[in-house]
Amino acid sequence: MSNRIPAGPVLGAAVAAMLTAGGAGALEIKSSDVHAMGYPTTEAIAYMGDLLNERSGGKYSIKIFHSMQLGGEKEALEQVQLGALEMTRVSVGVVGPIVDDFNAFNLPYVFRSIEHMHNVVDGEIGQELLARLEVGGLIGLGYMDAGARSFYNKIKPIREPADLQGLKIRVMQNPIFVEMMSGMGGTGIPIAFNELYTAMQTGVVDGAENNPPSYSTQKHFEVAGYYSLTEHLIVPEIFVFSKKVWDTLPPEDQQMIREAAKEATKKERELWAAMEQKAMAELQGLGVQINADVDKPAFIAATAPVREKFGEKYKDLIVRIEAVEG
Ligand code: GTR
Repeated sequence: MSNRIPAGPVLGAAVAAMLTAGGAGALEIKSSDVHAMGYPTTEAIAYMGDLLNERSGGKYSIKIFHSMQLGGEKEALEQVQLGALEMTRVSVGVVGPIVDDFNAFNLPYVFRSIEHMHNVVDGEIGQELLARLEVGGLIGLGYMDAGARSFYNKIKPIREPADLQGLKIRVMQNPIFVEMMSGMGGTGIPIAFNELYTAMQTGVVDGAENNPPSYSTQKHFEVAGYYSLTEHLIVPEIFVFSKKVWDTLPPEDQQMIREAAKEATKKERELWAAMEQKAMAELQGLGVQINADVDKPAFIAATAPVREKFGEKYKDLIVRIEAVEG
């Protein structure tokens, strides 16, 4: 009944927290994501924000601009490079044009399994590549899971590469994926994720490729009802911080952010495993035509020229990736 402000140590702590939160040196980290809240990536970044807030006594917090509020991933990366945005979570697929070496992860069937990808990104190679982002004005904080990507379209199931002939397939904004599509016999058209639903609806493209959770949460099945399990790409997600802003932070705070980032990766992987299962079950219930009858060896063979062409360029990296277990 009384709205008296509590006195004593409680008030002291609250005021101290408020002062720190609003005070000098406080930073609200703005972070973007194309996915909505509830998706493993956005939830993991929210978790990272909670950890930071708690551990820094309110000095750091994260505000998530989700659901493509800030547009596509290419633009988000540019904003982070400029320091206009502190952080973004994107697919490694769009990082290749910034630090070329990441394209070694963007080659079809370069990873033999999710476990193989984990061992690569969590090991020496993954960490080395994160460090190389600095030349592109980015601080690589970590990787997240995104499962395997498969084709979907509005016309037919895809069983073998010949089925892709004559189909226009949206790919992520990176020329390497256009080559991948040509190798498989289709036509790759780079389009931002935020423009994809309409592009399929209006027939600019016949389909696209992605993991089941993206296909499901973006409701792409409404306009492209055939999903075929080609699993041709295992491209991890990545989250990056603006080097411009990073360089203004005290080393102990940078360390705190790195630690929270590690925990965010762990959290996302747990959420991802559950989300992938849930998405597949939901899609089946929605009457999506899921085609598991895919001639994977034929797809692996059809994409060999792409791996060879780029393999030359990223030779050392690819030899090392192949040598990793999994
Ligand atoms: C999703 C990924 C997004 C985005 C999207 C796309 O799997 O989580 O970051 O890259 O694919 O295809 O553009």
